[in-house]
Amino acid sequence: MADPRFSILSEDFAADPYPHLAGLREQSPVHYEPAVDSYFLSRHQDVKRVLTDHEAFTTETLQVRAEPVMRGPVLAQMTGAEHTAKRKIVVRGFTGEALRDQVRAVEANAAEVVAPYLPRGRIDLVNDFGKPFAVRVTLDVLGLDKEDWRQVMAWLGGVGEFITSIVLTPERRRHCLDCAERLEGYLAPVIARRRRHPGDDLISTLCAAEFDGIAMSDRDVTALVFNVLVAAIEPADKTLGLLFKHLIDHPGQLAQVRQDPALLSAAIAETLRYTPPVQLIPRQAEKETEFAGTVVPAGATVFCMIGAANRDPDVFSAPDTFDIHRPDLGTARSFAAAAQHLAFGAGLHSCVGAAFARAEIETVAALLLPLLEQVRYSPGFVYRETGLYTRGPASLSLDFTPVHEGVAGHG
Ligand code: 2IO
Repeated sequence: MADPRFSILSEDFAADPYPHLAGLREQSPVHYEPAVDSYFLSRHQDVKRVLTDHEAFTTETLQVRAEPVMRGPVLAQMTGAEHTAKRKIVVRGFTGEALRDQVRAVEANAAEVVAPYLPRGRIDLVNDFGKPFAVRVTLDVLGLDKEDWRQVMAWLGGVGEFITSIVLTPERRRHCLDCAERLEGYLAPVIARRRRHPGDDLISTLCAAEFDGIAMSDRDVTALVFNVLVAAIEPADKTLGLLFKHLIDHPGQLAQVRQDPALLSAAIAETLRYTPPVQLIPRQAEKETEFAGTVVPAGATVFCMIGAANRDPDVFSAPDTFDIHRPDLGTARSFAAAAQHLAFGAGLHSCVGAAFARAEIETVAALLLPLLEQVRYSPGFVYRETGLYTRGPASLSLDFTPVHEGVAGHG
C-alpha cells in the first residue's frame, strides 16, 4: 500500500481484493481513484457513518448509476414520506405470511433444480444450481412465468452489468440499455394484466398500492419490479456458493452445521461478513466532509467498501478468520439493520430483502446439505472469484456421493 500506484481498479485487486484491504484501511482509508473520480472508504466507522448520515450522503448517484436501466426510481433513491410508504409495501411483500409462501417456492424450486444432478454426483453449485434457482424463485414470487427464466436471466445480466460496472464502454452501455428495454417490454403486458386481474403475487400488490391516495404509475411499478429482480437474483448464487466454499474449506465447521442445522444462520451471517456478495455501495457527498484527515469535496462519489469494513479489526477480532462461532458476530441481529457486519448496508436504505435472503439461503442450504454427502471440490477444480461491485465464485464444481431416486422431496 506504500505503493502510490496501487489501484482498486488493478487486475491484482480484481483477482483477490482481500490481501489488500488491511493496507487500504491503515494507509489509505479514503482512497481516491482518479480514473473514476471517486473515493473508496474502507474503515468500518467511516462506512457506517456514510450509510447512516443521510443528510450528508445521498443516493442521488443512482440517477446515473441505476435509473437508466431500472426504467424508473428504485427504493434506494427515494426519500422522506414516499420512501417510508413504498418501503413498507415492499417489506410487507417479503415478510410474515408472504415469506411463508416464498419459503415453499424456495423448497420446490431447489428440489426441482438439483434433482437431475443427484445421480451424477457432480454439480456446479453456481451455474448449474444457484443461478437458475435464484431466477426461478424470484419469478415465482413475482407471479411471472418461470419457464422464461433463461431469457429473464440474460436480460438481467445486462441490467446488473450496468449497475455494477466501474467503467463501461459505449458498446457495453448500449447492450445493457437494450437488455433493460427488452425486459421492460416483457413486463409491460404482465403489469397491465395484473391491474385488471390482481392475484396474490407481489406485482399485483404493487399495482394496488397507493401513496398519498395516488396509485403507483406503471413506471413506478416497473422500476420496483426491476429492483426486486436485480436485488433478489444478483447476490443469491454468490452467497450460496461462498457459504459452501467456506464450509468445505473448514471441515470442522461443516460437520458442526451438518449435525446441528440451527447453526446455519450463524454460518450464513459469517459468510456475509467474511465475503459480502455486494462489495461496494455508492453515495454522493452533499457537502465537503472530512474522514481521518482527508477531505472529500461536495458532490463527490463515495464508494463504501463493504468487504473492507467487514474485516476491520476495530470491530471484529481476527477478522480474516472464518468462524461461525465468533462472539462479535451477533447472529441474532445479523439479518437486520442493526447488524455489526455491513453486508446489508445500514441506515434507512438497509436491505429490505434481508429476512427473505436469510430464509432463502437457510432453506436451500438445509435442503442441499443432506443430499450432498461427502461434498468436496471436483478433481482439478480451480477456484476463482469475479466482480468488484458484486463478487462471488465464477463457478463451484462439487463432487458428492451420488443419490439414486426417491429423494429431494419429490417422486
Ligand atoms: C438495485 C446491487 C445487486 C438494491 C440497486 C440499484 C439498488 C440496491 C444494492 C443491492 C444489490 C444490487 N443496491 N440492492 O446494493 O436494491
